[in-house]
Amino acid sequence: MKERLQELQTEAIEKVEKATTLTDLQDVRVAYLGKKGPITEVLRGMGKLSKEERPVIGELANKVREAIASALDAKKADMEKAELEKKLATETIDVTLPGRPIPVGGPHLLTSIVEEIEDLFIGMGFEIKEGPEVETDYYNFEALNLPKGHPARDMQDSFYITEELLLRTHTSPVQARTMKEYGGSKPVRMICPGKVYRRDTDDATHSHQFTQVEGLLIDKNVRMSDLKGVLNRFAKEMFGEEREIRLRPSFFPFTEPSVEMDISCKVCHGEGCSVCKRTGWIEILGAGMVHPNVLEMGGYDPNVYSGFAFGMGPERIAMLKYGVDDIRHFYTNDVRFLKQYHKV
Ligand code: FA5
Repeated sequence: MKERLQELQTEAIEKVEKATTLTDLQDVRVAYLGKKGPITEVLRGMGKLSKEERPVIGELANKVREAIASALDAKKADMEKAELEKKLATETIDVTLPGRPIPVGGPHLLTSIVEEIEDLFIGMGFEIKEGPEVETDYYNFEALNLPKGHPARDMQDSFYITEELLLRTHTSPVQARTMKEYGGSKPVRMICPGKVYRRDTDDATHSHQFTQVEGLLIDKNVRMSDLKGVLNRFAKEMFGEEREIRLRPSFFPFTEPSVEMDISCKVCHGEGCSVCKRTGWIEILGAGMVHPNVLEMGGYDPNVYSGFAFGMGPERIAMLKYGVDDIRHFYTNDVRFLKQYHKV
């Protein structure tokens, strides 16, 4: 029986060595170590052996079984390693190849401009306020010294929802709301960015929906020169020292005196084009000293407090800064246009 076991070991190990595939190995495993294999058979016949022989043969049978099993495992590990190496050799990855770019979005040019304006005014100590786009007639007009029937209401053609509700035509109602909130005793220094709506006919510089940034500063002894200083600083920071600025006398019912600020046109460098309507200048904001009636309606004593206010159009500012020749580009959302202004 001893010889039979030795023979089986030699035979099995020879077959393991000759095996070329994992299936061959599995066949050897089943043939020699399986339930119906020769070793199991030898063990089954141990009942016929003498007491002395039984442990000797038992031990040998186990050794043979272990020897075959470890030969099988070693060969299997070798085969798997060789397989992996072959795979690695054929499937190498060239890490120097350029990757496929993932298209990345970015903020709309108007969003960036509004953020830039906010940063500039935050730097001058202003806080950011918000107000509703659906506004009452009272805040949009009356609290700004524009009672019902006032002819200056025609300056801003409006989208009315009811007799008393409309889409705000400017961000100035937030002036009145802020004064109310501050209760007539605290100084105010705020800007308010937001959407506004007018029944304007769309053209290169007009849109029926556009953006405004309102500004309001109220304190004791605020003068026109303070307004000029703030607007000048803003214009120089936004457009650069070389761009020209001019203030023109104007009229707004809520400011007295009132001005409009123009910036020299970047598209034509002052020579005249469709963007600046052949004048060489583009109006970007209206401003003035807060009218005493508005201060009073907001709860501030005009004998103690004075202030200035302004309302600017970020679309016009973006057009001037980047030489955009038509306001409608901001709203038609052609990605080829918008992409040019993504800061990565
Ligand atoms: C006003 O709306 C005043 N509320 C501004 C103001 C505030 C004056 C505080 C005094 C004190 P105006 O209608 O001029 O003013 O508009 C202000 C700015 O908004 C303009 O200078 C322009 O830059 C922009 N704007 C006006 N109408 C349009 C439009 N249809 N499309 C695009 N931008 C416009």
